[in-house]
Amino acid sequence: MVRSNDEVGALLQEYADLLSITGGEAFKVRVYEKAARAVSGHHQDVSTLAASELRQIPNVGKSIADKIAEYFRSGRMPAIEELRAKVPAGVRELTTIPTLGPKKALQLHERLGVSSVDQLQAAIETEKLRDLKGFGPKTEENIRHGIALAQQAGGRVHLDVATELAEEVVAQLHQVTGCADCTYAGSVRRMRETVGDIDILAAAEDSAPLMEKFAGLPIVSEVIARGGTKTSVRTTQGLQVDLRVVAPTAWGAALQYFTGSKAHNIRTREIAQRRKLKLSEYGLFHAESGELIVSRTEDEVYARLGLPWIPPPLREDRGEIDAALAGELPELVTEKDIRGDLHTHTTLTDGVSTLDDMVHAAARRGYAYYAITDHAPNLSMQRMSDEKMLEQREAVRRLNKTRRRMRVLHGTELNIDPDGEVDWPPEFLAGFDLCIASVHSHFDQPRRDMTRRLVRACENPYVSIIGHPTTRQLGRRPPVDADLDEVFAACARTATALEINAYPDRLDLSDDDILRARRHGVKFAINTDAHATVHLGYLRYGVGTAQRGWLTADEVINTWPLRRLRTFLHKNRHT
Ligand code: DGT
Ligand code: CA
Ligand code: CA
Ligand code: ZN
Repeated sequence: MVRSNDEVGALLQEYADLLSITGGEAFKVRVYEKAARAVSGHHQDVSTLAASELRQIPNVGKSIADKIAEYFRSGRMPAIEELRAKVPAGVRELTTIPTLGPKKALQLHERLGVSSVDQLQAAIETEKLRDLKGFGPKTEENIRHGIALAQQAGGRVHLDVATELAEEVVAQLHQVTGCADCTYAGSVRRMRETVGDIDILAAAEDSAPLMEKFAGLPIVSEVIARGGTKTSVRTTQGLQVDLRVVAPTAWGAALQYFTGSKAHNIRTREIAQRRKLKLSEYGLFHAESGELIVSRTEDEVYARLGLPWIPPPLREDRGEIDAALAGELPELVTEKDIRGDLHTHTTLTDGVSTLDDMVHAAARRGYAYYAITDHAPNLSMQRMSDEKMLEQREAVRRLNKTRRRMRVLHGTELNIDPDGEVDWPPEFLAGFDLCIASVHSHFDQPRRDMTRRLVRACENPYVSIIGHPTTRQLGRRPPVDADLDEVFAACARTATALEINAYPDRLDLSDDDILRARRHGVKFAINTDAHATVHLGYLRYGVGTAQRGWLTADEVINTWPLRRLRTFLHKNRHT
């Protein structure tokens, strides 16, 4: 993703929120929201575009293009500053609660004088919301829930944000003379879904030039602590980044230690102790004599513990040590194994890139096949119709005539209704190469109903993949309540694959759920759910999550050759 695009996208979204708080017209709010999404998803770096070029971006008109150009000229967006000045800072803080919209936030501020999340929590506890018009018990419960979600997120950022930042820091430090090696460790290397802080490791004889460069990076807003072995900074986004510099001879031991997890490290240290050795970030030593045995590479460190090298996504003390000792580590699926993306959108529904652009971008990734799966009619805001879908199918057919190397599949993302039914009758569904079915409404159904709903969707002969199965959105929406073991068993029984949605806000299924599902013998599909060409690159986060769930390539249907994939997609249709 392009950082300046995200930056402007966030500003436009904030502008939309501020407009909404200050009573701006609803249509104007929507215009800015759409523009925010279009800019974030745009494939060119918007900071390099002139106002006239900015207007070529869908949903960006003259006034917004001018605001963006102004922002890159002067570093300011005066229209936003004007609105910010009209809204008390406390109200803006309240809108960080995912379930609290701008209007309600303003009401809470005006009527109860609440201007922070803590004050709001206190107001709920002393039952002050109960007397407010428009704030029923349901709203109160939603707000309570939103506060809990925000606190759980606790300043952690999504994996994509952390990874992109970590890669940028590593690239910068590599340029420093005397830098023998540099990489990121910690939860980013293990590809956890959220990251508390970023841990960078570098090897050099002299740490000073690296520390100097690090503390002076443009992303740094504050140096928290600076020393010869470790420097910690806070970025302009508020994220902490630690740099540790070690001697090149200690590289492997330090990398092993700072990659973690802590739980994994405790297990490796125990193994060392049993062998009368001592393992630390400086190396593997004889416990008694203190003599250094190995420290240069991770491989050597693991080998002297009697273990093969363990891929970082497995290092969570979830059985990887025993599996390694037994020689039974899984051969994990990699990004290279993926032959195509099976869940993507276009401008026909809520995507911001056209069919042609999406297909072109997919082909550039070297895919053997690629599915377009726009939304079905029951998601009424997308205004889908039979005609539009059939027209798109024709366009796909034409594309397949000109493209020899990549096969474009025509699919759809169906909506699973509260009873487990989906859009369109069987005759119409039969025309698709692929049907994904997802829950997009009624997230709060009781557990029994939600379980039955998902199981029924699996039993539909035309449904081959369940999209974002728990519907969670990290820090925003909890997973639905369902008996997942029953759903997973139904998937295995009906040969319905479970999606690992790679969109970094979702990562759904999660690593834990994948581990559970694979015990039922389920197959998976790692998809991006891309709404823009730039989202196709999110695949890596889905693959990382799959690796954390111990998946091999054979368990993932979109690593298969097209012929085998097609057989899987259609096997239920004629029985
Ligand atoms: P995070 O930052 O919360 O997303 O998670 P991590 O895993 O990056 O944790 P962090 O940044 O506190 O520490 C980085 C790594 O350093 C961690 O994965 C393992 C290692 N580490 C830190 N503290 C300890 C410790 O007290 N004992 C051991 N054995 N390892 C530690
Ligand atoms: Ca960390
Ligand atoms: Ca750290
Ligand atoms: Zn969806």
